[in-house]
Amino acid sequence: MATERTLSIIKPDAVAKNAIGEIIARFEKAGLKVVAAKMLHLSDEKAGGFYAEHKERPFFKDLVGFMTSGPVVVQVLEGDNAIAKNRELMGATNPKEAAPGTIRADFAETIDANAVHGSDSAQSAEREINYFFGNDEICPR
Ligand code: RTP
Ligand code: MG
Repeated sequence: MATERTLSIIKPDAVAKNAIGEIIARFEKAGLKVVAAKMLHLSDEKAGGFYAEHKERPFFKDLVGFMTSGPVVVQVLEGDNAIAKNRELMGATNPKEAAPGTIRADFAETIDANAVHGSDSAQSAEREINYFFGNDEICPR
């Protein structure tokens, strides 16, 4: 299996619930390692640029409003099949459709406030990691 890196964001709703530790524990228990992490309060510009692919979608304004509503924790996770593994741990975008035991099933309330983000492909992972971290902020382990 290939060692990969993926970008994870613990979104404002999960930070507000004091669930940072429980969510990171799920990554670690699944064999993913945190190789970079920081807490940020995103600006409109930073959140909008991050979700630029959704710019024309009807939910874009609400998405940016939500992502800037409080602090987030941004991490780079590393491990075998990290991109798919993280998406599996997260569960479906809409928590009502997320499989039992997934992060979104357990911590998210709505499709807008859905607890976590995870890169959806190798290409997004590379873009998203570089969007938040310089090379000197990533600590290979
Ligand atoms: P994310 O990017 O946050 O990890 O979520 P995702 O890949 O599972 O879903 P994506 O399609 O990339 O959508 C990004 C975020 O936009 C909100 N969304 N709302 N109302 C809607 O139909 C709708 N669709 C997407 C969600 O909050 C989703 O996380
Ligand atoms: Mg996405």
